[in-house]
Amino acid sequence: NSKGVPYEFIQEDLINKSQTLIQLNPVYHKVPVLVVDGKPIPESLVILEYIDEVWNDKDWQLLPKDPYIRARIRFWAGFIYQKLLPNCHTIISTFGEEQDKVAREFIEYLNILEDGLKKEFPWLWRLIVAVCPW
Ligand SMILES: N[C@@H](CCC(=O)N[C@@H](CS)C(=O)NCC(=O)O)C(=O)O
Repeated sequence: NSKGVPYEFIQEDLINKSQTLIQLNPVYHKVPVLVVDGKPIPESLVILEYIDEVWNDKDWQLLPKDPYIRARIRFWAGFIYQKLLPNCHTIISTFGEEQDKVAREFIEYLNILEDGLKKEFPWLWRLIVAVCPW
């Protein structure tokens, strides 16, 4: 809640999904869904951009003004979503050889991300290293 906007958090049981979730996100049936004035907005990255656009009078903008930098940030956010996150889910739900294979792929993607961020957003990389010292 870095923008200081008040909100109510509603926990969802993902094993027994509620009818409310299915109605709010009829395409994917997944969380998160942001509901504003009764209108649902699913998908994390879409939600983040919506929040950034609507509450844009605050000092804390998630995306910078420069369209090229915005495009590059969207690129790396997409990389994390399309490459890293699916592997995280597979690593925790598989064993043995399959898990090793996905773990190796995961490390490869992490290296790509590290190289990309160090080159394009060195300040962001230093921040990540400072807050995630593993
Ligand atoms: N692309 C979606 C992915 C959301 C997602 O995977 N949500 C998980 C929880 S972290 C979920 O709802 N899982 C339930 C399911 O897959 O049935 C997003 O970025 O919001």
